[in-house]
Amino acid sequence: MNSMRGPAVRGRIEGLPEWDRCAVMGVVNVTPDSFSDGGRWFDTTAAVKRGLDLVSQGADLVDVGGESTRPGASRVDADEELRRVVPVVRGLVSEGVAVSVDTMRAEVAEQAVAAGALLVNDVSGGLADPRMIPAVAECRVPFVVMHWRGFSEGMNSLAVYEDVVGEVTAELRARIDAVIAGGIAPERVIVDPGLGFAKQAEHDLALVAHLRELRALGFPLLVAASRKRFLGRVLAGNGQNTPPPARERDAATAAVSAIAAHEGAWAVRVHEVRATADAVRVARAVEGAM
Ligand code: PMM
Repeated sequence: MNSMRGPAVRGRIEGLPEWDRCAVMGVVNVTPDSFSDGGRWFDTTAAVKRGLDLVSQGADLVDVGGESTRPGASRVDADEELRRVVPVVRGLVSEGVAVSVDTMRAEVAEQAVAAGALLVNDVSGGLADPRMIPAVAECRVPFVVMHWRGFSEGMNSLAVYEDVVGEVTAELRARIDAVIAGGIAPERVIVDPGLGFAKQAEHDLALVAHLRELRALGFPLLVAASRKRFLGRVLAGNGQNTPPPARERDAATAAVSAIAAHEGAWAVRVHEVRATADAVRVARAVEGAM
């Protein structure tokens, strides 16, 4: 078996179950304005039901978020984020679901972990809230360090790179060092290239083409391409036609999931689980036949 691939190098993450293939993280956005959920509003009951549906479709983990990070989005206040997220985490945990919380706020992370979340997924990699790293260190849960250059409101102007793969890798390395220096155990660190965050379509594609360099950082890798703009652009023939709406990008998302799984990603984060669940299982079967 190729030494860059396979379960042995996908990475054991302390505090999480282990899967013998790329895991599938299903997304539940408890927001009125998430770009990819098309502005649907989920109340607690509906959000929990959505999470359970994703599990029945093959999700291994459910990622619950209460703040939209689509380009241009403004921030929601902490109380509102808590009100959206914590009851949904509690509801899913009570049904036996492995839950991660998608938040940039330490307080939300702490309360979600107290409600049973197993993992903190911070798109800012600990940069947005100075309390985040010590809080996660104290909670002793895994932490997703995503590549991030700034809040959604201004991030498009930060999408400037000479060598996107080299710069993203170096910036991630610096964040990994910071979170470990801040007390988060290396066995609990997961990295993510942050597709679509301060990136143009060509940057996202280059990162997907070079997942192996990101894997070489030595940490489990999470890839979250689901329904993102770069896929819309690809499907529109590089801008020649109108991009299909987010909800019509799920087959394209599953294609990236297959690539990511083949390249040894630890997990993929997706809105529509069924096709990706199939994709990662096929990737695993192919890997087994190597
Ligand atoms: N993207 C979004 C939200 N959370 N988390 C991680 N780790 N990586 C991502 O790329 C990421 C994320 C934005 O997408 P959404 O609003 O459609 O969920």
